[in-house]
Amino acid sequence: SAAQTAKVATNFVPTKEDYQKVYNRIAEVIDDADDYDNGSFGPVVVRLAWHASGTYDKTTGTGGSNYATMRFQPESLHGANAGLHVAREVLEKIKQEFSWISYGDLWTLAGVAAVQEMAGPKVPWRPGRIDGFESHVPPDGRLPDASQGAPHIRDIFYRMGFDDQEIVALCGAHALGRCHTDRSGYDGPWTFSPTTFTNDFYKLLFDEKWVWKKWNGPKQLEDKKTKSLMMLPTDYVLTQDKSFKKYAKAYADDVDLFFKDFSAAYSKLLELGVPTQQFVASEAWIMQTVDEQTS
Ligand code: HIF
Repeated sequence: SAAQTAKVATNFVPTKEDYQKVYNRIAEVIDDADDYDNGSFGPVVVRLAWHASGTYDKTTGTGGSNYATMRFQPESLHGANAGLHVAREVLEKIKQEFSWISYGDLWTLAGVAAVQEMAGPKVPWRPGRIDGFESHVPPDGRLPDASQGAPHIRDIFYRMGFDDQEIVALCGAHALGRCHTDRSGYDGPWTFSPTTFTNDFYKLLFDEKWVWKKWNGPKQLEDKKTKSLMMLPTDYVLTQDKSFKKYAKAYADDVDLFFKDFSAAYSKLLELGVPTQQFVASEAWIMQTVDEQTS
């Protein structure tokens, strides 16, 4: 709009209220999904925020959410990112309205808004990411391979700077969304409520009997009872590895503990690769849900 252009021209410095407006638009846009999946872009947006951040390598300081490099090839074409153009396109509409926000801030704020609007925990977030260049694209292979076991999961997440407890806490996000045969090759949702953030991922892992699905696709598990839910090999490992299992059981038994630990780990994930001095605030903000603003 003319007003926004004028603001940019006068060196517009956005406040928390301006980011709250972006959050509110994200909440609208992810709900405006007609017959896409379960009527929500929330899960695929949570996956975009994670894949934009999870390329971080603490040893070299490369990758992470700072430069939003998934806008560029070859990262946009990396196999792990198949299908994420859907989320990027949905958010592009918002970038057009709020041209002052960086892509990295937009994508990570969208991850936060999606989690919160799908009834998840508050996730502390703050702006400061800047748009980078193609030269910042990290190499392929930094995101996890779902067909692998515990050593691979540890390799990938330790490289980002996470420990076992944080890994297991993050994994509860697979309560959301589903696998698509035309993206990853896997098929189906993890829970019966894929647009509501719950600890059902862990509960189902322990409460259901999981058997290998008989099909021509990649190795995945299905629940014996309904055959309508799935687990990836990397999900199932959380019940097999002794250290992972301890945390997974704790999160199955205590949803408050899960929400608290997920919030901390997801917030940390979304800040990977962003130099501290770039953040505009010394402490991350708690953005309000749409419900909180209207009641
Ligand atoms: Fe996922 N994940 N993820 N994931 N993920 C998929 C989908 C989602 C892994 C593999 C897959 C995390 C960790 C891991 C979400 C969020 C998070 C798919 C299916 C695969 C294969 C993609 C498709 O076909 O559309 C692996 C191997 C991980 C390491 C263990 C995070 C913790 C759980 C970090 C995380 O937040 C979300 C949300 C989806 C659903 C996307 C959708 O379109 O519905």
